[in-house]
Amino acid sequence: MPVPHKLQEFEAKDGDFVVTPDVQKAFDEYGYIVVRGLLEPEELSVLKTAIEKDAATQDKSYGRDDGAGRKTRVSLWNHPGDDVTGVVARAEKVAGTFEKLLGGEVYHYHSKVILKDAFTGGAHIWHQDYGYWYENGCLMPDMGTTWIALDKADESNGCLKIIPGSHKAGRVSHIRVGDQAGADPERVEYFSEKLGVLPTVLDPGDALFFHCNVLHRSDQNSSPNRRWSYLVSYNRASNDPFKEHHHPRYTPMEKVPNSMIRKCTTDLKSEGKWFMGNPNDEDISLAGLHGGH
Ligand SMILES: O=C(O)CCC(=O)C(=O)O
Repeated sequence: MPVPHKLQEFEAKDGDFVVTPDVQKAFDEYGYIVVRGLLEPEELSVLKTAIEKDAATQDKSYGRDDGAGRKTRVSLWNHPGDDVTGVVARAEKVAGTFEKLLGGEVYHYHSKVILKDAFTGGAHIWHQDYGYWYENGCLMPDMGTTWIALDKADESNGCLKIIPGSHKAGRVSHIRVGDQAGADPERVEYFSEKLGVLPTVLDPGDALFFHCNVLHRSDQNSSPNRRWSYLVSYNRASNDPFKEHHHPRYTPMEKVPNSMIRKCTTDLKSEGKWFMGNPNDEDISLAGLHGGH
């Protein structure tokens, strides 16, 4: 029987989020926190409109095959830039929160938009992000991701599921499972029995901050409701990867006040962001096993 788990959820207040000792304790103990209302409605509206407009006009996404007949569209870039996606990625309540949770300066490792469309969106098998990032020359698991809901995400449309506390296991072996590389399924089975599986049900503007060793997955979206999300991954400055790879080595990141988010326009810019092509293409062999990580 899994240990009963109480969702570790906190609230943003007055457009900001403060990492209190209780927040830190939750993150250290379970490897994640949920922050309700991280983005205020006006901030979310700028971000979501910009992403929708961009997807409709200059879509840079590629389909990530889930090996079970479905695809999720992913658009991924390496440098934050200064449009609304970059400002959100560098905002105090996003980047600054991760600095506190990880205990030191962080830099932008990459951002991505995951477009899990109604009726067609693909699944993502159990994995740890560090299962891939280890291969990139990152020596320490001092890394994490902020997963921001653009649409409501729940079990019906393939919300993220995590195994709380699994980060304490350290890095689990990743092997090919079908068309994806994922965490050893036998271990995952034992972890889910022991620790339980938590669907992270989020409203638009809510965010999940999770450690790179937390086991997570998401199911296909067979519902009529789209599930789009914006993810920003960070690495500690002290964890500069020892080799060049398809994501940046330490690159100082200028944080910005939260108040800048609502001042952004809904135009996205691509200059300097280093968009990644389809990792399944032969010519992007470095990223081949990473499936958009
Ligand atoms: O948002 C999702 O559906 C899965 C994303 C994910 O697991 C990842 O990109 O590491």
